[in-house]
Amino acid sequence: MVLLLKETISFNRALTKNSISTKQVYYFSMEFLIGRLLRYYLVNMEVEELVRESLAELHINLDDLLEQEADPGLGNGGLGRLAACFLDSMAFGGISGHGNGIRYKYGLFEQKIRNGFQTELADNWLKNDYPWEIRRADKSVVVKFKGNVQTECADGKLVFYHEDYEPVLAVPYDIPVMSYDNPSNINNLRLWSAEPVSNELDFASFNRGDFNQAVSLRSGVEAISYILYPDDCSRSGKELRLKQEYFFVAAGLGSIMRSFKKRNFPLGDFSRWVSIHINDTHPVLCIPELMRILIDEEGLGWDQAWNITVNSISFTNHTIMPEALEKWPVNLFKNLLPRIYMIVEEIDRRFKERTAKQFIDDVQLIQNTQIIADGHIQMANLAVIGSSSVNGVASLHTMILKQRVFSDYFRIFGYKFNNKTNGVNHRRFLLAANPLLSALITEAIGPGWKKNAEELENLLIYREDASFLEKLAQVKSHNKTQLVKYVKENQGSDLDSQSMFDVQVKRIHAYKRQLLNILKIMHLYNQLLENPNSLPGSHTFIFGGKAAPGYHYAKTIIKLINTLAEKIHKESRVREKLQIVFLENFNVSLGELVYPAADISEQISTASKEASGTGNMKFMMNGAITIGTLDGANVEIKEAVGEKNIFIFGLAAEEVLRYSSEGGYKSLDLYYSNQSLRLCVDQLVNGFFETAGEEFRVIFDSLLLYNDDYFVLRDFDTYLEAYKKLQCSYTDKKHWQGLSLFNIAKSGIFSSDRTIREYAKQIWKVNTRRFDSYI
Ligand code: 26V
Repeated sequence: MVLLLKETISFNRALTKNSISTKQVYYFSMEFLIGRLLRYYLVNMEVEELVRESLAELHINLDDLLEQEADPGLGNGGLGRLAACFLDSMAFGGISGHGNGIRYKYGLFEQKIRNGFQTELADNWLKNDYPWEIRRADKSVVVKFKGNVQTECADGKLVFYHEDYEPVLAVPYDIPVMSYDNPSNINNLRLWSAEPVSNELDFASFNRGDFNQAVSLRSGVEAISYILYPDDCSRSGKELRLKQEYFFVAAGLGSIMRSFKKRNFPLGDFSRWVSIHINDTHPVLCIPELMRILIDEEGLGWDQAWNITVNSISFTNHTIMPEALEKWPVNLFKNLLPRIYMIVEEIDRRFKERTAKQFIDDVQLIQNTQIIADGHIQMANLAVIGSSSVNGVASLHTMILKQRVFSDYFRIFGYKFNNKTNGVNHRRFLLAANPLLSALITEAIGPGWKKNAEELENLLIYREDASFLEKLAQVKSHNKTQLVKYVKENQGSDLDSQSMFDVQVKRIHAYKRQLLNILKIMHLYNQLLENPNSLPGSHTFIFGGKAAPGYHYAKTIIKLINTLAEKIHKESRVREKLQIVFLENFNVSLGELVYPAADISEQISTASKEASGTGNMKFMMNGAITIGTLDGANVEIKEAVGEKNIFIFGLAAEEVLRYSSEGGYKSLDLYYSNQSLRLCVDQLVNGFFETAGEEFRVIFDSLLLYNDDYFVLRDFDTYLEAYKKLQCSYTDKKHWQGLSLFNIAKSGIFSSDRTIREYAKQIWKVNTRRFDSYI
C-alpha cells in the first residue's frame, strides 16, 4: 500500500506546477516533528474507509498496520511541530514551500518510566528503513569546515580562498509533503545526512597502520547528523551543535543556489524568486553563508550581496528565555568556520559604524546591538540585523520582543517587526485525530471546514441544540474510552472513563509549571481527607512530556508526579475521586490520541514565558476547555471565545516582568500567610511521601530558598479559585457541552492555514492560489 501511495505521490509530483515563475520559499529548521504519514495521507485522500475494507478482505487490520509506522522524533516540541504544520499548510495553500533540515539518525530519545523516574532510550526510527524518504545522492553538496582562508588582491578586488578544510558530504533525503485536496502541489522536505566525501577509509592513515585515525575520521563526520540535541532548555555551547547548524545551512543554500541558477534569472533578482525563512536562531548562519556564496563564488560586491541577503531572509523568534538565546565563543566559531567568521565580523563592524553615526550619544544602544561582545557571537543579534522581517509567535510575545528583548533594535528597525500568531494543522489534529467529531461537524455544517477552518464558526447555531450537544458528549466519551484502552494496554493502569480528564501534556519545564498543577492536586487530596464531600465528581489528572536528560529539576518533577500518583492510588479514601497518570513517551502520535479525549486543557505557564504554545490550540479544536494564564496564545484564545468560555487566572505578564525587574516578590510571605498552601509545600519534604526522603528538596528549595522564580506560590490561590469555577461548570452537563461547542466553533483562526496565509502575504510576498480565493 505504501508503494501504491508513493506511486501516486510521484505521479502527482510530476504534475506539480513548479513553474519557473513561482517564488520558492525555503523553511530552514533544525527540527521537523512530522508525525506518522500513512494514515494522514489516507485521510487527506479520503480513502481511509475504502482501504480499511479492502485490507479487511485480506485479513489485515488497518490499525495494526498503521502502528507499524515509525513516528520520526526529529524535534523537541512546539518549534519542530510548528515547522511540520507549516509544511502542510504551505502545500495546501499552493505555495512552493520546502523544508530544509537534518536527517538525524537518532531522534528525540524514547522515554521510559522506571520506578517513577524518566529513563532515556535511543530512538532508532530508521531501523526498519523509512518508506517515505528518497535518497538523492546526485544532489549532494560538499560542506567545508576548519582550514585557513587566504586573501589575495586580484584586479583591485579581494579574493578569498578556503584551504586545508575538512570536507563533509551532505546527502539529501527527500520526503514528499502532500496536503489535502492538492494533487498538483507536492512540496518537499529535504533532510541532510552527513557522510565522508569518499566512501573509502582514509587510506593514508590506514596504510600508516593508524586504523583508529582512519575510523575516527569517518565517525567524526557521521557524528554531525547522528543525533538530535535533546534539550530545549539550555544552549550547550558544544562544537558539534554548531557543526550541525552550519552543515544543514550550507547544504541547503548550496542546493538552493544550484536550482536557482538553472532558472536563468539574474542573480540580482534572487530575493524576488527565493524566500529563506529561519526558524529561531539555529539556522541563522544562512545570513553569512549566503553572503559568502554571493561574494566568494559569484563575485558580487559587499553592498549588493548584503541587499540580496537581507531581502531574502526572514526570522522567527520562539522564546524570550535568556538561557535559550544562542551565543558562540569566538574562538570555537573562528576555528570551525574561518571564512564565515570573517563575514560575521565585517557585518558587525559595518553595523556598529552605522549605529555609531545614527545614535551618537547612545552608548548603551550601540553596545546592546553589537553581534560580537564579551568574546561571544550573539546569534539573535545577527538574525535581526541580517533579515528583512522579525516576527514573534503570538501578540503578547511580539509585544515583549518589541518592548524588551529587542527594544534597541525596535528603535532602529521598527519596520521589520511583526506578529504572526501560531496555528496548528487542523486536518491532522482534528480531521484525522478525531474522526467521530469530524463526522459530526461535517454532518452539521458540511465539509467546507476542512479547507477553511473558519467555517467551524457555523457550528454556533447548535449551541442550544440539546440533541447535537448530546452527540458531542458521546464523541468525547468515546474518545476517552479509546485513551483508557491505550493506557491499559501500554502502561497497565485502569483509568475511569467516566471521570473528568484534566490534561497537561508538554515538555517538562519550570516555567510551564507542572508543579502548580501538582500542588493543586495535593491540595484537593488534603481537602478530601478532611471532608470527603469537598470535591464533586471524580477526576483523572493526565500528565505527559519529556524532560531534557540533563535537566535535573524537570526530572524530579516527573518523579514527583509519579510518587503522588502512587500515594493517591494507595489511599482508599481518595482514590475514587482522584487519579493521576503519567503518559510515557509523549509524542505526536500520542498527542493525536490525547487531545480528543481531554475535558480540560492546562495552559498554566508563568505569564510572559510561553511564547505561544500550540497544544492549547489542539485541545481547543477538540472541544477541551482551557484553564490558563494570560500567556502566549492563551490571550488570543480568550479574545476568540470571550472570558465566559475560558478559565483565566494568575499574574499578568506586565506584573511578572515588573517583579523581575524591580523585585518586591517574597515567596516566603505567601508560605507563612497561606495555611493550606504551606501544608502542600511542606509535604514535599516532611515525610508525607514515605519513600522520598530528600528527593523533592530541590523543588522545596526552588520555592522558598530561591524565591520561586516562576511565581508558583503567587498564582496558587487564583488557580484554585478558577478551578473551582470550572468544576461548577462541569457539573452542569448541558452548560459544559455548550462551552465545548463554542470553543470548537471559535478555533478556526488557530489553523496554521491562517498563519501561513499571513506569512505568505506579509513576509514572503508570495501568491497563494488557494487562500487568495477566501478573502
Ligand atoms: C525554552 C526554554 C525555557 C526554559 C529555559 C531555556 C529554554 C530554552 C529553549 C526553549 C524553547 C526553544 C524554542 C521553542 O521551542 N519555542 C517554542 O516554540 C513554539 C512554537 O512557536 C511555541 O509555541 C512555544 O511557546 C515555544 O516555547
